[in-house]
Amino acid sequence: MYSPQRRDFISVTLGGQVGRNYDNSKTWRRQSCWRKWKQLSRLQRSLIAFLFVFMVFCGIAAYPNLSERWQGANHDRELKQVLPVVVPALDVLEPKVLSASQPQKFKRPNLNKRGPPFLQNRLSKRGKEEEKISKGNIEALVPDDKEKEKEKNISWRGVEIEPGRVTAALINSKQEEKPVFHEKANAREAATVNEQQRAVIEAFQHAWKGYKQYAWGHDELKPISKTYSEWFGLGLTLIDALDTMWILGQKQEFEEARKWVINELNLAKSVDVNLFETTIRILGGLLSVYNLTGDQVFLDKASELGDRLMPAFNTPSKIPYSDVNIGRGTAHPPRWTSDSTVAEVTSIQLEFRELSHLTKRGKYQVAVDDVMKHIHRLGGKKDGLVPMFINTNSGHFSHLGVYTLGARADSYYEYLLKQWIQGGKKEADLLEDYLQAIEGVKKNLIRKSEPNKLTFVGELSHNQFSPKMDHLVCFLPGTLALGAHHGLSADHMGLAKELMETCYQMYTQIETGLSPEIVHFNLSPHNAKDVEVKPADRHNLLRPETVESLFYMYRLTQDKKYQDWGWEIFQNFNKYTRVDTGGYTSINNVQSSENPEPRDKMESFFLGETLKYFFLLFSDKFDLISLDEYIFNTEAHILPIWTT
Ligand code: DMJ
Repeated sequence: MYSPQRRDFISVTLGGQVGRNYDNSKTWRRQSCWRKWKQLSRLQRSLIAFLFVFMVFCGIAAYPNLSERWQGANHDRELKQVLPVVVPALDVLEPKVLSASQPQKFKRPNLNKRGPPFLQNRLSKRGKEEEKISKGNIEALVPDDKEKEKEKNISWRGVEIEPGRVTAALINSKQEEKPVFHEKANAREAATVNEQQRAVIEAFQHAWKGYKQYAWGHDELKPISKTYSEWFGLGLTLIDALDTMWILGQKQEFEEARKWVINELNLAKSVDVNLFETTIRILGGLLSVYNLTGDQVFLDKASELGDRLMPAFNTPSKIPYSDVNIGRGTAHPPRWTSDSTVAEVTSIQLEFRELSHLTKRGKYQVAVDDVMKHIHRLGGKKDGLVPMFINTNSGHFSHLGVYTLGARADSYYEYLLKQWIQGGKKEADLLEDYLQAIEGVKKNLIRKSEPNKLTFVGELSHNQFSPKMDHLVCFLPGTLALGAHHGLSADHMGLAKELMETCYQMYTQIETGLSPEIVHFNLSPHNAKDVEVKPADRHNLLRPETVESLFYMYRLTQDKKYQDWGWEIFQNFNKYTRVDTGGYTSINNVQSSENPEPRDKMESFFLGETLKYFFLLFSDKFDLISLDEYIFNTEAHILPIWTT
């Protein structure tokens, strides 16, 4: 900007006088200098004095580095001599190994404590940031990954190390090329990774082989046509599977996937994503793997994604829209309605709260807590049961009168309990809503089938009971058992056991031994079968809910029958959904063992959830992701229970 005052100042001090009065006489020059100094205004003298002091400061600050260089004590060079191959450019890796059940946080090291060059570096970076912000563009706010990558060195276990922390142990381990993967965990797990767990690892490798070969970096594998499908274009399967790879000890696969996240995952692209799906799968996946590894790369990506999803909350009611364009920073409801799904707006809380916890930026938690507070006070519930839709303008429930624990409402109930546990069991409203809802389930939705008296959860539509139960509802036994484990009524565990049996029957009574998407229970004593399946409902998408609940039930009761049931189901997945050339496929007809009709899609949750829960179910190590230390989000991603 033009500034007349500033211009005058320059011409007086540097322009006219210096040129006009130049003389070689030293005395004259001294006097002349003094006179000129006296002629300067106070502001001008202060400015010159400040510049002088600043230059002296820079000189002093730079001195230690210079002296170090001249004395041959250059730290970088010394390290390169010690580690000529491993550390070509100070790319030092620390072999510290973390136990999956003991997450550790690593503070970002201060890589450089130098004076002016460091300062300049930071100033120029800040300058760039300001320029980016002034563009008003959220894309621009996100630091360049490659730039960040250059700044630090991450071992595959995700440990950052500054040059000064290189130890003899590190040097030895690098020179000997000791395997660092699961060093501790393997020592402990080697004896306990049993045959069933090995079978799960093999299944994972088979699934990954197909994904890697035909769908690498894309959302989902189509294993029959040997190609991929795209939903958001964000590598959904790869990210969903990261923590599973970690827990199953798939070192090489994890490392390759991590590189993809660093180099290829582009969150700045202009794409409409579903807030809920992106939160539970991608944000949850990134936070989970950060918690397991301490690798900053994942937290940085999670923060970036969190920021990009935040526009969804800019609605008149603060109930978020279903869709966000993460590149443009705009959000909107579906084209045909201004409603959002209740389960979707109430099942993003664990992830956003954890993001606030980790980043110390409260905005994420405030946004999702506001949603829960609003729904806590809202009318239109029936004995704690919520309708399936909520309007983003008015903030009121819509389509009143239909109550289900299946699609569109399921994880509302799950997240009430899990948020309460996540926050250290302090948030009374969450507990109150959960307890009330479970009483509402018992009162309105629980019935027993005929002839075998299986306890099931039906639906209520305008006071009409329907004996329809989605496979999705099979999350409930696990959630009830988890609540009982955390001190809630023993009744909950009783109901959990009954429902677990029912969910198992939804598999075992079907020809392929795999559950359909939806079953209808028989209420008539004259009918021979408990379970009926309508033609439109007989597909199986490789869903996890029953395996998930079996995992909780085994962990919390240690009754081996749950492992046995899981093993049967696992074998049936292998029998009917495994594709020879790699991958697993969802199927159209669980009632035909002759032709289950592959649908040609491997959902990302098969790797993120189903196989992870199988692996944990078959483990007898109860501290492998302890239920006293962690909660699983609704996509089986692992988040810590807060202790502070
Ligand atoms: C997953 O994305 C999550 O478990 C969600 O809560 C329900 N649907 C699928 C798995 O069935």
